[in-house]
Formats: sequence, structure tokens, C-alpha cells
Amino acid sequence: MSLLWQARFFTTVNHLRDLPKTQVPEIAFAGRSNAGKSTAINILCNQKKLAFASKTPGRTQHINYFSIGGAHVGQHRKDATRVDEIRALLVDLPGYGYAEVSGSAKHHWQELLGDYVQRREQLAALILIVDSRRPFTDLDIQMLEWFAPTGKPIHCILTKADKLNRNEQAHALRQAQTLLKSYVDEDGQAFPFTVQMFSALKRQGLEEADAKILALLNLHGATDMPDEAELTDEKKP
Ligand SMILES: Nc1nc2c(ncn2[C@@H]2O[C@H](COP(=O)(O)OP(=O)(O)O)[C@@H](O)[C@H]2O)c(=O)[nH]1
Ligand SMILES: [Mg+2]
Repeated sequence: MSLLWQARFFTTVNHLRDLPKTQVPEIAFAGRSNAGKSTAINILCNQKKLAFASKTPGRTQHINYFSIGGAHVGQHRKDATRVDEIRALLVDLPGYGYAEVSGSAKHHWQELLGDYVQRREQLAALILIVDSRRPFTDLDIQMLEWFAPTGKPIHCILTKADKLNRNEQAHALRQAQTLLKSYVDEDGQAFPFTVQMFSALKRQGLEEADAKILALLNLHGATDMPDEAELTDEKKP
């Protein structure tokens, strides 16, 4: 059982000024509409409908926050998630590249996403969801380029691996690695970019993605229950 299984809905944000004032690390999922982002979040969190896997791409133009921690304590009680017990946040960013989004909505998106990924201090890393059958789009590259200067890690998840045979998977992975390696800073150093294959359908790459996300959130090795020592008198049953 992964800590990510504790994820529960926290808040929805449509303007940067409304971002939560939380201090815990957060990890954001970005990707083209229909790339498989909602499906990946749901399977990683072992929940069917956490991130709404919409059949209508581009519907979700808001930033959705899910909390890790705090929930399990009260899971079987009526009390709400205790904000002071939240250990990390998962952030579902609006999908991009949906052709029918109007000009002004596109502009809103660019401002929201660009500013968020470049300025949000609590953002520990970006998970870029890309359909393994398709090359990186201009907007995927835009995300890479917005985020690279922060020096923070990007982990690319190439989805729908089940649609490719073994050779095609190896090829897609190599192509993505080559692209990611082509980004270097002013000193010629590679950015902390990684990539993996993934299939929600076959549960391929699930453990790898889970371990990577927990590591990026600095939750690696953390247990799903607080240590005895961490329990204050107040919280002891
Ligand atoms: N075959 C296959 N289909 C997938 C996989 N992941 C997502 N899909 C399908 O791709 C479509 C878009 O997925 P969704 O998660 O809604 O994409 P989003 O727009 O990026 O959130 C849906 O029909 C999913 O069932 C996968 O690993 N394998
Ligand atoms: Mg979605």
C-alpha cells in the first residue's frame, strides 16, 4: 500500500491568488488532453474517480489539489482532513492542446500554468504525462522550457505503453531520453529530467512511478501510519 493511496480531494483553484497557503511539498501532473493524466493519477492513488477521467478532453480548466496525509487519521470519522497533518499535495493541472479551447481560455491557461510552474516555491517537481505513441508537442516542450530554469526535476511518464510492441516501446523511450538530454544549463550540465514507460491498462511501470513520486516528495520510506513517537498525547487514542 502506497502513501499515495491516501490521496483525497483538497481544493480547486482557478486563479493563482487562490493557491493554498500550504507549506508542504507538492508535485504537479501536466500533459496534453487525452494523454492519460487522470487515469495515471487515479491508478497511482488506487481510486477510481479521484481525478475525473473525462471523455470530453479539455473540460478541466482548473487546478485540482489532492492531499496526502491527514486523511487517514479521520478516514473513518466525520472530521475533515486536518490541514496541519497534510504531508504533501498532488496537483492536477489543466490538460492542454485541446483544439476547441478559445483564444481567451488559452491565454488564461498559459498565464495560469506558466506562472504556477515557474513561481510556486512549494512545487518540488513536475510529472509530465505524454502519450507514448505521439512525439512531444510544442506545449510539452513549452512546459519543459518553463520549468527547466527552476532546476527542479521533471519525470516524464510515457503512457499507453500497451498500445506499442516491445521494439516500439524501446524506441519511444530512447527518443524521449534523447530529447530530455538535449536540455542543458549554461554550464552544459543536464537538467534532472527522467522518463519511464507506463500503462494503466497493464499496470506497467506503476511501482516505478510510485517510487519516483514519493522520492520527489521526500516521502520515500515514510510509512502510511504516524510513528508511535510522532503521536502527541492529544492524538493518542
Ligand atoms: N490503452 C490505454 N488507454 C489508456 C491508458 N491511460 C489512459 N487511457 C485512455 O486514454 C483516454 C484519455 O485518458 P484520460 O486519463 O482521461 O486523459 P487526460 O485527458 O490526460 O486526463 C481514456 O479513454 C483512457 O481510458 C493506458 O495506459 N492504456
Ligand atoms: Mg483528465
